Amino acid sequence: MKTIDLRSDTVTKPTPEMLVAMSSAPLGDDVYGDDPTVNELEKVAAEMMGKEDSLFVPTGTMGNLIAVMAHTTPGQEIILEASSHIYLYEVAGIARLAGVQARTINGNRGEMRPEDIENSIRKEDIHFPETSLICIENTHNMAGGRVIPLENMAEIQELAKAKSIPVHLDGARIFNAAAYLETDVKEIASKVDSLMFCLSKGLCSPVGSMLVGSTDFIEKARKLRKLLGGGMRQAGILAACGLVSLKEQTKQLPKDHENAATLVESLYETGFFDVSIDNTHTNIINARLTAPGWTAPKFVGAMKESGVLANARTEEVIRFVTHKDVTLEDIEEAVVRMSQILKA
Ligand code: TLP
Repeated sequence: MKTIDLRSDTVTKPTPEMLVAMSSAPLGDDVYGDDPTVNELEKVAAEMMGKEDSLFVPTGTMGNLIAVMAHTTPGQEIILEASSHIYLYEVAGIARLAGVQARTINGNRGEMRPEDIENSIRKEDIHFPETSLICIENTHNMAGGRVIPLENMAEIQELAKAKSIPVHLDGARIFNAAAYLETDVKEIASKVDSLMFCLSKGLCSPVGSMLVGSTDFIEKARKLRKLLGGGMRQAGILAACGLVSLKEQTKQLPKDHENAATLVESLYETGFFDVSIDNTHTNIINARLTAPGWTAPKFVGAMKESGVLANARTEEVIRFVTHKDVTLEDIEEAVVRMSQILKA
């Protein structure tokens, strides 16, 4: 029985082209700045995002943490959405390692209202920390891969500029957002000062994320990466995959989105899930299980027995993620197996 893994797009295996690229990549010691393949990836990523420079980092978590550290000093405060990945899923690195305090805003499906941000920006007062960064997430993971509208990002940018506060984007899946909006990633990146995006999710690289921003920001970030133990040596074997991700794998994302839409329809038709096609913009689905007698964790356990993997978000909600390594046929098969369990 084939295992159908819908837990995350992080489970994607490198493509055959990546394996070839890895084996022939020119290499050097990247801490000395000598790895031609890493240098090439950093150049290409910066150009694609329309920014001055970029930095190859091992993970999205490290990229976000470095961004927060580069934009702030310990004791300051940063504004971020209450269900953002940085706040919920990065082991409180911003508190523990960057030494900043999080000021969260309850968004509407991940989208923060500029007026709420404005009300949260600290005034000068002997009691207050300084607000030194605003973070946005697009696509928004907890909001089921929702794309935050460019208009909202532009409003936040305008406010932040007026207050001289930088904006960082957790753009782990920025290429999914661009595919949904049918726009260039540059358009999204133009709304922020810095951004992180992942090569290792839907873009199928085995390892790696990019941190992108101004020359000064990346210079600081490079030293912070060393501080955090992320200075890698012949990292070109990984960067070679990243170049394939950027050249080839971005083309896969519309297919992943189509497959997610099919999965939503099929889950809806079973009558056991509350899901909405309108809420499914990209490759992440939040499906509320309504079948009597089941909780999401219990059902995820039963699914595993029948070779279908997904994650329970809460007692009721299951997250399904589509990606290159699940085909349309796999999705149909997964729904058949799920229905069998629920009808038994
Ligand atoms: N997300 C992973 C898990 O950590 C939940 C996933 O399977 O979705 N920003 C966003 C929006 C993310 O979704 C993730 C990873 C990260 C940052 C962190 O990236 P990594 O895993 O490379 O540290």
